[in-house]
Amino acid sequence: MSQSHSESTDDERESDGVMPTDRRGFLKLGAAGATGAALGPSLSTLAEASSSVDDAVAARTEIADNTGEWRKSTCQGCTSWCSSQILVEDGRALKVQGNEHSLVHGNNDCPRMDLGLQQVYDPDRITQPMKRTNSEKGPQVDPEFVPITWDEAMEEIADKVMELRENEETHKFALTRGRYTYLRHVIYGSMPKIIGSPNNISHSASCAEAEKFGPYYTEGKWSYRQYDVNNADYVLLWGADPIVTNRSVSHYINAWGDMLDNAGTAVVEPRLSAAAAKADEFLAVDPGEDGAVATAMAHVILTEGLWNRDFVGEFTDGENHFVAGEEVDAELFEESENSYGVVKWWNRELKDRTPDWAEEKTSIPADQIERVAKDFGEAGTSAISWVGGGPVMQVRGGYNSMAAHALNGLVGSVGNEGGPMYAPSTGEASLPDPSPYIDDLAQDGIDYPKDHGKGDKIDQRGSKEFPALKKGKSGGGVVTNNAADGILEEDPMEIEMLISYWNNFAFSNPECQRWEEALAKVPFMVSIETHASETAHFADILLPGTHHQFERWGQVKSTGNRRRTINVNQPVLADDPNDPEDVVDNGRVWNVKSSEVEIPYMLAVKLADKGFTNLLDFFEEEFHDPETGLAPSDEYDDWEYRAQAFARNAIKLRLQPMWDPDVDAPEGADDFSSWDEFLEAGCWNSAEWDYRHRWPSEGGEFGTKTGKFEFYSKTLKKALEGHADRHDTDVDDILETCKYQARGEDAFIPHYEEPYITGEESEYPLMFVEHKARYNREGRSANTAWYYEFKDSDPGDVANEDVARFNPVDADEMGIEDGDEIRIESTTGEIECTAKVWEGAKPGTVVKTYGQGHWAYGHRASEEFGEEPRGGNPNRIHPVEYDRLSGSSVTYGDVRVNVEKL
Ligand SMILES: Nc1nc2c(c(=O)[nH]1)N[C@H]1C(S)=C(S)[C@@H](COP(=O)(O)OP(=O)(O)OC[C@H]3O[C@@H](n4cnc5c(=O)[nH]c(N)nc54)[C@H](O)[C@@H]3O)O[C@H]1N2
Ligand SMILES: Nc1nc2c(c(=O)[nH]1)N[C@H]1C(S)=C(S)[C@@H](COP(=O)(O)OP(=O)(O)OC[C@H]3O[C@@H](n4cnc5c(=O)[nH]c(N)nc54)[C@H](O)[C@@H]3O)O[C@H]1N2
Ligand code: SF4
Ligand SMILES: [Mo]
Repeated sequence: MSQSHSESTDDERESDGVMPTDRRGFLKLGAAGATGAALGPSLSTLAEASSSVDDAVAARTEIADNTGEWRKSTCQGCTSWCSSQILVEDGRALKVQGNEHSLVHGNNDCPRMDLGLQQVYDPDRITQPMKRTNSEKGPQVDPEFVPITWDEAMEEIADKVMELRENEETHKFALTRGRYTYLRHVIYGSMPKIIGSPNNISHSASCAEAEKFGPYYTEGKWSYRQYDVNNADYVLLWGADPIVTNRSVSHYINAWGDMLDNAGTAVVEPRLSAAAAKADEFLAVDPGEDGAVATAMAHVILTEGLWNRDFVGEFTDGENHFVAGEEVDAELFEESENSYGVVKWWNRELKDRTPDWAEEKTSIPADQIERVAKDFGEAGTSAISWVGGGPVMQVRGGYNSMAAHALNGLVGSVGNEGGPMYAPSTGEASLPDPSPYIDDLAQDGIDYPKDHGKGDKIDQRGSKEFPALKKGKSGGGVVTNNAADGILEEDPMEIEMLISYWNNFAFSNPECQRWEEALAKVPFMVSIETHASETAHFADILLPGTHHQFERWGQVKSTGNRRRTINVNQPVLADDPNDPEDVVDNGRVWNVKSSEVEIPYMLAVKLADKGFTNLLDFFEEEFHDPETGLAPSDEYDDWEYRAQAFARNAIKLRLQPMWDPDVDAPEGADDFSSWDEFLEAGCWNSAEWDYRHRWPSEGGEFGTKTGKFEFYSKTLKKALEGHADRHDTDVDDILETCKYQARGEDAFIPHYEEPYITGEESEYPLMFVEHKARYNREGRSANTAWYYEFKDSDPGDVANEDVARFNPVDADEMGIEDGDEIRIESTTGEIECTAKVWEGAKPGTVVKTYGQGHWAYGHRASEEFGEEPRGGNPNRIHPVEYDRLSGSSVTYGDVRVNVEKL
């Protein structure tokens, strides 16, 4: 952790303010109340503490400065993907911190970065390839793994691929990926195609696709936003907690203190998050009801005349005709060249969305909704509506995403100073095209779903029930969780062989019990992971993956502070990462290989031995070192060194615009003259985001059908009609099939949809609310000691425990006390954990983190490895539900539970 972590002081500063708010007696708490702390320390104790902290930091810095060497890489502990530096001595990583060369976050990082050390040196890592010897598969069934060599492992995998090719059944191959670097093009983008399968399935729809849905169908960008917090006057957070989760945490964690001094903040959340504890306003929404808050805020912004005239337009007579309950004559409003359809939005949806109506839906006081909407509207072009996963990874959540994002359009903060914006362009190279290496047999396999079964791939994307309208295309996106049902139903094909890498779908997908069944059904499965996870438990061959931050090449990017950086992952434990021999012989803690590049290369070698050369031809002919011109096999005979040379060539090709002065890159802050110079810096900084450049009034264009910001989405209309045409039906039929309420034109505007919730209230009285733990490195830090030790850094959480938190009102009623062992049950399943009474939980809800409940993964992650979970995995109680328009899985506002004392 670097010195700039000032969160605890932030916490202490906010020790005032316990104010009752809503009619259900729910308290609005300052941070001290939230954490249950008594009064904060006095200023003089703080000053003393900080000088002793300074001394300690100085001593630590002194040691670090005189030890080892700092080498650059990237942390992928979460999707912030921060550029990092690692202190390495004698091949051992000692310390990690943010990379000062990054103009996104500089030397800052977040506390999770340090957990990388406990991951890479975890004694429970998979240390070498293994083979299953028990043919029976199931959650409680011991796979009876035995160690094998890389040669034996790749031989078996290649045999299976050859069998599919010989039987002309390559469509029965599937590949699943979770986290990745952009070298994924090799294993994920190319390998399945060359083998002959349409089935490359990503985790994106279990992550946050619905969040991109709103921005795409209003302003034509399928992407996460960044936020100009340094210049913002008001920040409205929807289930985003950027000092804990979300994206670019290292940047926001550092910028938050100043931002709180300068800007108003409001948080829409069903539980007291870290950001809510520090905010001016906490709108404690009933889970799943965000659409009501967003549409009511839009209503207030219009009725109060707070919309931005330059971005939206004005009434021809200068009067405000947006009056609650009344339609507006479209002729009266002259819309600006920047936006489209505000009057249709008002007439079809907003005119009746009063704060009083929203109070009924959300239990947030109408006057609070009104106050926040006004404050937001008054901040105008420097107001941010920041949409996280909480309000959108819900049933029907795509429309919430549109509604909450559209507030940025109303106030003209889109791409503006102090507003939400995207990443400036960067221009990494595309890796070589595999098309010339796809033979007829493979092409037949890829085309198989065209004439068989449901949808375009094993996840049934593009079928009538799963539009997954990424970027406007029917089946354009993934439906991650439905791949389990595709496998179980053998529709559109049976899956005979599965390679799973860097994911843990048997843990991370809602109603994960289905994945246990699906994985048990696949006759031949390969898992490439660092840990023996729940998913790995079903593997026939288990391959040990490298740790991304310390042991391999890769590239990702981070975005914030108006910039984007291109960040490199390096095998930093080797003295010379460019030397394949050094990396293979000295650069790994165990006998591990990178999933994305080395393993596909080694498989290609084995396939070529068996007579199928296309994959190896692709790698050898297209991936020459751009500096020396050498192919992997020109350098080495040994296949492990060749595989590593291939990995190095791939990363050099991908990033050539960044480091090669002879290859053009977009104008950026950096202009490196060599590969080594780039590696030394560890990241490439883009130019700054140019405010308002996408506005038509400034000569730009939004990526929508009209080229404008669409409050009535012609872009969504086209996409839905396209999907309906594909299934010879109309849009209303699609909406009904996909469980949406809107009909007709209403489907094309941001609007309120009532969430449907699984479980009858009489039997399951509490709403389940979950959030990611601060120390989750996605699903991957569960076997680290610090994960448990610091669990109490989340408001209301308890170190070394997995607690479910109850409001005192509910706890009293149920007779539940701190420390009680409890069972939480839904219609889908049940989990066990410990109770905690906490005012930060809304009455009627139970709040728990996502992250624990592993029955595998390591001796610390599980109570008894392979047998008994430690804590509870929420995915055992979430039912399988979707926001079908985006294909997203649902983990928020979806399920009622009951609670029993054990
Ligand atoms: N209920 C609930 N479910 C959720 C979420 C939630 O908040 N609540 N969050 C969702 C989100 S946002 C996401 S992104 C997904 C993530 O879910 P997944 O994509 O399934 O990924 P993880 O669970 O993080 O597990 C990754 C696996 O990769 C392996 N691994 C770790 N490091 C490396 C590495 O460097 N290389 C390789 N090859 N393998 C590695 C580990 O063995 C681990 O089992 O989960 C989703 N699921
Ligand atoms: N610490 C940490 N940070 C991470 C990750 C991690 O594992 N750990 N993972 C990274 C990944 S892969 C992703 S995709 C991002 C996701 O980051 P975000 O998109 O910001 O989403 P989540 O972290 O899933 O947060 C969900 C939030 O929504 C709240 N919530 C729950 N129900 C509702 C509801 O009905 N309405 C509203 N408004 N809010 C609700 C929860 O309390 C929680 O604060 O985070 C990244 N950052
Ligand atoms: S914010 Fe995420 S990527 Fe950045 S240092 Fe923390 S865990 Fe790593
Ligand atoms: Mo995610």
